[in-house]
Amino acid sequence: LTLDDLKRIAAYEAVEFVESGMVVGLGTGSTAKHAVARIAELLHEGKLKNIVGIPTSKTTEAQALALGIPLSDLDRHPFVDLAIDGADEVDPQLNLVKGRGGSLYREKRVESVSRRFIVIADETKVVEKLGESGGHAVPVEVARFGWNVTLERLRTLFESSGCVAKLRSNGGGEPFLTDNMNYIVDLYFRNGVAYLQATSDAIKRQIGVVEHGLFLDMATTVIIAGRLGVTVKNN
Ligand code: DER
Repeated sequence: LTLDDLKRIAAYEAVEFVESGMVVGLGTGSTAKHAVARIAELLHEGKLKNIVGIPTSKTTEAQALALGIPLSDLDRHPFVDLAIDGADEVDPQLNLVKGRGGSLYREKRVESVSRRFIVIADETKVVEKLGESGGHAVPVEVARFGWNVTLERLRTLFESSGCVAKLRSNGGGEPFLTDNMNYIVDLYFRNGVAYLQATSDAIKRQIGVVEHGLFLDMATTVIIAGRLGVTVKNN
């Protein structure tokens, strides 16, 4: 079983919860793309009907359009029945780090208004403590205007906990731009994120912060596919 097989297995398991007539939040990333493909497949087989998809990124919107999934947006559908999305890290309390793909703002907007939010992941995403995996950061979407001031405030706020704040750049060395034309500051908490709620509140309070990648107490179900099988955890 390859890692991509595990992603697909978790995704297909989650799509079993999609019922005809639902408004479905379509996640972003290499795991969620399998869920989007599976929903399209079931629609074309007639096993699912009258689905409206709310994409969480331009990438997912393009994939869903190409596959013929009817799409809408949060303005027309302010409540979502079920959202399915991946995660970068999942802790034992089903708290998540998301946004390493840069889609955290739209994902959090859609998933925070979803009645059910099913997270799909392969076993490599399971951690004891968020942010501890060293190489991974907590992404923070920041407004471009004054971004350096916002970065410095975040750096000062967390430097005592050994955190390093870096502006994310794209392949060409330019600042990475999100779908919303904002920048991303990555917070590398080398010793893991302590006091999750307090950290989340402190980040949100900083002027210029648009959103961050700590998704606390949001997932209602987490489906983890591992080489030894699939585990489903409910909140
Ligand atoms: O960037 C994101 O928020 C993605 O959903 C990420 O959390 C999971 O992406 P992956 O399924 O490609 O690992």
